[in-house]
Amino acid sequence: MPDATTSPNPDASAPNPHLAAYAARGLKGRIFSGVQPTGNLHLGNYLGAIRNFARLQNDYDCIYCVVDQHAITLWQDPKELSAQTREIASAFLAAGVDGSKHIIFNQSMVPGHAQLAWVFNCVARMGWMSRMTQFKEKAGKDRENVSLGLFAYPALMAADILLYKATHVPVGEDQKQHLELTRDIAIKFNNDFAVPDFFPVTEPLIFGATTRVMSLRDGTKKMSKSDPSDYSRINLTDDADAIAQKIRRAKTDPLPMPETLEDAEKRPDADNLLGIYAALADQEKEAVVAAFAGKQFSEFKAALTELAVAKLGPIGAEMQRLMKDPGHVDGILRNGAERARALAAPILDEVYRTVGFLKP
Ligand code: AQP
Repeated sequence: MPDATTSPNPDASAPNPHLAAYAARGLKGRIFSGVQPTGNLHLGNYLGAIRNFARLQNDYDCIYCVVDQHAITLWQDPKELSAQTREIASAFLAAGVDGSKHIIFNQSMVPGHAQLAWVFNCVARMGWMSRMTQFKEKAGKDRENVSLGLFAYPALMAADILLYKATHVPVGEDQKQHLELTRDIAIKFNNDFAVPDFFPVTEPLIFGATTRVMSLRDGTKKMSKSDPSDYSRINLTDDADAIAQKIRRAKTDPLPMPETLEDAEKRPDADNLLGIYAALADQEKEAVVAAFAGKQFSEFKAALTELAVAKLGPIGAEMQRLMKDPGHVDGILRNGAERARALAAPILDEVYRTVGFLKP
């Protein structure tokens, strides 16, 4: 029987045999990434994930998923879930993802995610899952009352990725631990069933001037969809007035703008706004610090508002346009799901054969 307690140690230096097939097509690998349709899609989701989705699409074979099965690990109003699913799909499209070249779909349309997740529930260890900080944060003091799905979430995430043998996953910094778990599950499955290299050891792609956008009300807390204060985040559908008001009210400190990067890093609220500016302007943070060193926050905030409105305005407007045409968005999701099912079927078949399940 396989070892039940230890997490295998991924060997990052080992060559990845899964990359060869992509290299032959001039690609660097296959990407899978997902966003939950839990409302209030924000600047953190955009800079940490969705903007990168579009930037990676010329170099990778991409699968972008609206992970509605993850969303219901916390209560979702069924009447809102479908609208929120279309909103996320619209954000992928508005950010520039080409839905005809790459796959955009929602998770529940491809049953293979749940089927593989069950196998992974039996591969992952309780000890590994108990160490997940996102579960601890979301469950808080209410651990006895949260859903079993919230605990098992990272095994479903591993299934999302490995159902397509994805080699790379673009995510924000907060998802790093879940990706390490995905690697552990892949390695343990390969070892337990003696199928070396069956699943790839997936690489995270975490890049950009800011990989963790913080709350506008508290520079030590992640910007998040579920923060009760709408002033803590810039939503992708906010109009110019809302963006301006939120940036004007963003928390700062009484000093003038930081003079150096080291000074900025000691002041979380200022550091966060500088990081947002750098990411939106596609500049190094150091250059932004130098440009505004010693100036008043009011001057910097006016420049940040102008930049944010210029960069986010067109995306928000395109999202609004797409959301008024649900038939079009649903067609893209259905077509993506059909292509995703075709990619997943032989991989799931192979998993079932490997595990010893009889075919129907
Ligand atoms: N603040 C952030 N900075 C950078 N990246 C972020 N992401 C989320 N928040 C930030 C990245 O967005 C992608 C989609 O995230 P998700 O839909 O899985 O939801 P989440 O991480 O749970 O997002 P929230 O906003 O924090 O939601 P709640 O409040 O429900 O927990 C991921 O790649 C994530 O890294």
